[in-house]
Amino acid sequence: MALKVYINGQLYDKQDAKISVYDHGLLYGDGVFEGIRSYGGRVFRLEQHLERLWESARAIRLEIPLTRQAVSEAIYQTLRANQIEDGYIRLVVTRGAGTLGLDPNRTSDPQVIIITDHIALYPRELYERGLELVTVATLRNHPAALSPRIKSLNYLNNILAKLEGLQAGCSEALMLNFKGEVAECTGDNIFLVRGGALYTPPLDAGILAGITRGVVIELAAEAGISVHEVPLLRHDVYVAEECFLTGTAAEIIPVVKVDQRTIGSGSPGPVTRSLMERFHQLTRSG
Ligand code: PXG
Repeated sequence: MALKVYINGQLYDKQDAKISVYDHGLLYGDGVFEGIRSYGGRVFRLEQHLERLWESARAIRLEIPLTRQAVSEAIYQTLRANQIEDGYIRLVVTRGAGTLGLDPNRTSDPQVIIITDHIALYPRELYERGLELVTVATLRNHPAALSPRIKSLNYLNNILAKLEGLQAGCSEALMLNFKGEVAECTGDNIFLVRGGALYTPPLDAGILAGITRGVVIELAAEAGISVHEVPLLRHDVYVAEECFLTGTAAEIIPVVKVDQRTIGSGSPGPVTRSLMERFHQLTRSG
């Protein structure tokens, strides 16, 4: 059975799920998206993902042609059509087809696309052994030029960083902001552990307000672990006892090496492992 993809109210077989080459989503990266997960047939933190999508759309003056309720139902409909319980959902809203030229006023019909599929970002063993990162020269977008809070279809900033990371043999890359502070990775937020407490860059470091980041902050509070959202430097990363990344696709993944420096003991630490366990409980058996 072919995988079904939702576009504007209809389900299409994967090979027939197509949009116009005049769509400004393709021509200019003019659109917004969300990466979401479902666990056991339930969409994880759906309200928060929809809230962020609507905020991203508002920021670029893109009117989503459906209500949140309708998008929510369309997601469940697409999951059911593909019989996916534990899956990955890519929700995309493009500006729609228009004339050549940037003017978004000369477009019509924003496309609402829902892909439901499976994703395994990193091999299982990396969750046990931990990841290696490298700091790359590509700075995270200056928040005054293009807010990293907008999850737009324009991911070149992150892709350039990802290319640099891969070039250096690392599957994730650490990006700094224009002040030289730690921002985030190309598709994940970053946390450090020091003295039993968590440290993570604040949103005004110019990062995406990650939903998994928010979940980890909640889980830490439940576990009695204090969380400090403070500007961090690379030095803070090098001297951290533990480090991990958070993201919808990656969930929580330990980091054991950054710029050739071993972090802590060189294997995933106890705070990281206990948060991974809590996250697993929340998503798999909650
Ligand atoms: N920073 C950036 C730049 C991201 O793109 C995150 C942090 C983590 O946010 P969430 O809300 O997911 O905790 C992201 C999210 C993919 C993929 O296909 C990427 C993301 C999410 C899901 C899938 O590579 N990035």
